[in-house]
Amino acid sequence: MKGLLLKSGLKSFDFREVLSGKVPNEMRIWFQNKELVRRISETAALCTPSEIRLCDGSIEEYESLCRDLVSKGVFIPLNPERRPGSYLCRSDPADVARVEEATFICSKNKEDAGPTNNWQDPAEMNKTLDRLFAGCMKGRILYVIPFCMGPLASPFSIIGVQITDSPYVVCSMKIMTNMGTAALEKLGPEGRFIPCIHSVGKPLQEGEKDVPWPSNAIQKYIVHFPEERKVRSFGSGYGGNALLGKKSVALRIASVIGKEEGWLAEHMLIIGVTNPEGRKKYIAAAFPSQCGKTNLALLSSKLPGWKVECVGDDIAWIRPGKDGRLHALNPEAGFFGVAPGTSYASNPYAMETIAKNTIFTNVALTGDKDVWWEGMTKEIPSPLIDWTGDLYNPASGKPAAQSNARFTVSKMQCPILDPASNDPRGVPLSAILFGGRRSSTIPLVYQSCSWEEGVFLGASVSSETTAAATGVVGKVRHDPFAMLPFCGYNMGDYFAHWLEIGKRIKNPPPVFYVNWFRKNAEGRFIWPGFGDNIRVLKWIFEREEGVSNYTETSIGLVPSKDALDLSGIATEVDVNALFSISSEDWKKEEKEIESYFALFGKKLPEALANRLEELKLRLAKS
Ligand code: TSX
Ligand code: MN
Repeated sequence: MKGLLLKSGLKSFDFREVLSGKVPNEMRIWFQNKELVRRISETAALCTPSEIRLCDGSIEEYESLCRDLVSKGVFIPLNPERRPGSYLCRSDPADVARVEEATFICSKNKEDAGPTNNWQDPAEMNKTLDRLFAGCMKGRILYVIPFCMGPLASPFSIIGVQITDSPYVVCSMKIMTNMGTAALEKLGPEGRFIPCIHSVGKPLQEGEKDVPWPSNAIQKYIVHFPEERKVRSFGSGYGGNALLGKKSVALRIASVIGKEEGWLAEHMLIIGVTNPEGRKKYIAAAFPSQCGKTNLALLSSKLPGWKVECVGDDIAWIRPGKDGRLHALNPEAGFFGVAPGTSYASNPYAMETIAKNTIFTNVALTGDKDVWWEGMTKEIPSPLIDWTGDLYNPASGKPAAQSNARFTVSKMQCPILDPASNDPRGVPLSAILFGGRRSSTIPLVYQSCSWEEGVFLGASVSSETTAAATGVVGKVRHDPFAMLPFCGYNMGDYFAHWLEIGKRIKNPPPVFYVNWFRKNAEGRFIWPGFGDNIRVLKWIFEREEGVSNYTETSIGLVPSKDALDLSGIATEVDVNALFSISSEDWKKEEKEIESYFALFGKKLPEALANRLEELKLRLAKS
């Protein structure tokens, strides 16, 4: 590491000299935590970067990185009149989404990763990764990113330090987390942090010209060490593979910490719903992908006097409070949302949020240097440059924006951000929702009769695939609690942990299941969805107060006739078709859940097996 340049702000130092004790005053904060210094030294020695840069998280630093990326042709600055402070970035076409087959949970025992995760022995995996990381940052800058998941003032926040060779990742982490010296101050000299080592896996040889989106075409590994509380990610620069605070730390590692400490790290949005009298209740909701989670998180209400505000759109940390209720905290500082399908019609508040200071990845570029994607407007702008940088030809049949194209934006720009979004204690939950995309069988909404039954609902979440995700349309996939790709330990133990949490609190919130996607015999959506979903939230709100009417069915409680507020609705709704419970369909459903539960073997909690048996009995009688 002789002569290795160390940069912080505008100042440069010799890393070895600083290590040997000559720490400049203004850099003390970076060298007070021995474990942090050890991680930086160790990673620099293994990855052999040409320079180390300590990221302070300042606006100046962010802007300077953006300028660098623009000068290198990586970021395209958008029209400052139409999209101020915003950039377009195009990934390698082979690096466009999370890679689940390359995502691992490396616990000491295979059983602790469970049947739904990829597992490898941690020692073996570390050896494999040591080989891959050796020299992998040659010709690149090693950035050190201290970050805090959760409000800086919260005792529940988790500190991580990501080391990466991708400046795109640094910019994204600035938006998505509380990043920089504030996180270091919170860490302090003795504090613990989650080390997250990331490389795009593309070293540069002497004189080699860089590509706009470096990644490794052959080797990709997103690896979690739950016992060591460590993450190592190699070969991808995209989304959850690379922005390690989000799925890796705030879900996979946090879920393991939560299991040990008695709380839940969930793949849930959090919203505040206020009724016309001004009473407010908070709701958390889990949906598999392609169900419009961000649309619900930013719902524009169609019922006069009813208002929705957004605490978070993706992750909720939920813990029992001294008041006997569950409290939910959003650990993220920004939204990393799917762009295609987002429009002023489907999600006006998302459109307002991304009006400025946004990084767009893999969207299309219009002639006047603004962004576009499928579903934004009816008309396709012309001329248009597609996400690969070519002139777009609508006759090609291909989309102009990649189906997993994203916007990265600070939640502080959200016009309906809930005032409690950064409350260090989180918000008290009045209801929990699960949902999926199902064209048949599942009614618009139903309520479980107990916490145990609610956990059963979460465990049996399933959704139909859409073309965007897999190319196969309409196949039902199980995705318990929408956590299938994000649970850092055995999913059977996870079910048990949910049951345990319910026992520990006096007033567990009621649990509901929703399905916006039921179709009629002609194959048309029965429910208008979007802003009209407030009608469902109203029934849920009033169920929690015990005032809205319900009918008991074999699967749970549904709104009784006329209990769902359809006043002023623009379209005629076939309520019978929306709430019909076909015993034929449900017998299939029951068999499907039973065979899925078998996957968990002895780890399936008895309470869930019992809830399934009860459902079978009730269906047999119906
Ligand atoms: O996000 C959706 N939500 C939740 C909104 C808060 N989508 C989009 C899903 C893709 C990610 C929906 N799509 C919803 C919904 O409630 N419902 C539907 C199905 C649907 C689509 C179009 C219409 C009605 C229902 N109507 C017309 O096109 C006019
Ligand atoms: Mn998500």
